[in-house]
Amino acid sequence: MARAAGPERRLLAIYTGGTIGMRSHRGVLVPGSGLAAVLRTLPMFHDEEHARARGLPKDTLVLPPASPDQRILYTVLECQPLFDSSDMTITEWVQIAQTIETRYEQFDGFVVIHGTDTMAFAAAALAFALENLQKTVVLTGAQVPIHALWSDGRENLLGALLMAGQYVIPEVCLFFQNQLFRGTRVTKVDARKFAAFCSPNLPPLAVVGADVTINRELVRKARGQARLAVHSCMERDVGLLRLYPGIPASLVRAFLQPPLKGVVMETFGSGNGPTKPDLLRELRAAAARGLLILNCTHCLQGAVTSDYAAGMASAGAGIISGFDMTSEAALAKLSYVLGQPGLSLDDRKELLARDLRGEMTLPEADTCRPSPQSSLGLGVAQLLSLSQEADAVRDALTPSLACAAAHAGDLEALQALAERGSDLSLEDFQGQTPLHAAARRGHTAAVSLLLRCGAAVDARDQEGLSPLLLAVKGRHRGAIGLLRAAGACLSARELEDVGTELCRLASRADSEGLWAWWQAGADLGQPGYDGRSALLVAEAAGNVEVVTLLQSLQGGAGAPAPGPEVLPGV
Ligand code: ASN
Repeated sequence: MARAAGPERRLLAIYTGGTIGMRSHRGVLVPGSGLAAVLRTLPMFHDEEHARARGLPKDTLVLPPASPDQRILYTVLECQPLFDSSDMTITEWVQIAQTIETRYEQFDGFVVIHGTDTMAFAAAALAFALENLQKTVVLTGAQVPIHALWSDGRENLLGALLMAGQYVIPEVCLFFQNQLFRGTRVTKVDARKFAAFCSPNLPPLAVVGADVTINRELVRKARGQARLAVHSCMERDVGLLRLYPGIPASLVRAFLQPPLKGVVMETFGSGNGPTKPDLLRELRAAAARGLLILNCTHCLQGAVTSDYAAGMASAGAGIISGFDMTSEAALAKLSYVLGQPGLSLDDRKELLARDLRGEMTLPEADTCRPSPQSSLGLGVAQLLSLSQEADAVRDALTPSLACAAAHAGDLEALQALAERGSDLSLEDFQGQTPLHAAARRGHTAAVSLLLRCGAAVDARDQEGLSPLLLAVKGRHRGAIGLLRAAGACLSARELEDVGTELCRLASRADSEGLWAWWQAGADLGQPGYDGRSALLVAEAAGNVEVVTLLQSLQGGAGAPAPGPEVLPGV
């Protein structure tokens, strides 16, 4: 997190509707267009004199100076149609995420103006849809329309613009009544008061009074240079089931039927529910069909535990604990996890159990702290515990530690570095990236984690070698498959002498080596230095097994499809 630098900061304000811009029509409030025109008339939202002097285009508004050396410029993008947020769905939230993606380079930050009724759902959905944010996204709205005499809309919108304009808080946040909350932690708790939202299990990221207090230790760090990834494929067939005393098993059964793919089950207290065998049978049957069940508590504060016999964890059925997640965040997380293509049921359960966007507090033992058993883990733990002021030291040491962790296949250490926002693509003093180290050793899970963190797939070390070539040399098929799936290709230079290398492998009957080159995309027909191909060499040596392999890989009958090998569980 940093104070944003530069004389001008440009924001995009996406206006989706909500009370903030509503007008009274036949005695009821309906979404109102023309918010930008209203803002233009309010001096706190637009400095016309500066706009003229600066020659700003008509669609650009500029705030009065909040600090002597910086101006915040913003453009209001009014959605069509405008919604009361009761009508917003995952489709609209994905569209907002896509709008942010297409304008990402043009603007320094984003404000989403949204109705309050479903704003907590929206904030959570956007947080999961937008991965690797490097810029601030703030949702806000109002309980009373902005043009009313007594409205919270002016303060909320101005605060949201100032937060997104003046600070780099690379998260989806929600600003309301002088508090900036993490988007995955909020819930609406009051229909009338201006303090409509709370974040029951995480203090606000920032509080605005006469001064702005930022809770720096809570703000998530951007993941190095990882590019923004927008997950548009969010599953719609997810549901929310609130248990109540005496809930009939037949109702639960009806609710859990296909097409439902995942359900957030709101349980009592620390995650408890009725222990009636017929109810538990329904839950087990649904889970056995592959339905994902995420257990969240009714209670505003506290977490799901396994303290009670009535705990849903003891119902078996692999019900996943949502710890202290809000139902809004849990629903969005389910949507995101189920929308990820190509994952097994276990992969999805594993993702649900992890803290992905700061949405839940894992019990101490489960947090991604490296175990201090190994000296590497201890080093990483100590490094991460350094105060914010020691950022420079941490940044200097991170590349070497990350490479060492990748070399050792130490997922906990890598995960902990990633959680702290370390750039896992940086080179160590030998010019190798963590992905080189993991690929060289064939640590598939580490390769997979690094790729998910946005590691550069075609990075070159000092000798010009890519992680893919190192994986080929080690014959690490899992790593090769993952790298290929992520788009890695061998360079022309790496393929220069491949013919000779293939002949050498053929003469030694090294089927594994030949397979690795084929899997990495090399042409097995390339001739060696003497013009002979690997197949000719194998035939001359009378090695039937290698001949058969080469024939099949080079397109003979029953050849496996070239391309990435998908490994279970990575
Ligand atoms: N019904 C309104 C909405 O959510 C409530 C509000 O914005 N205060 O759009």
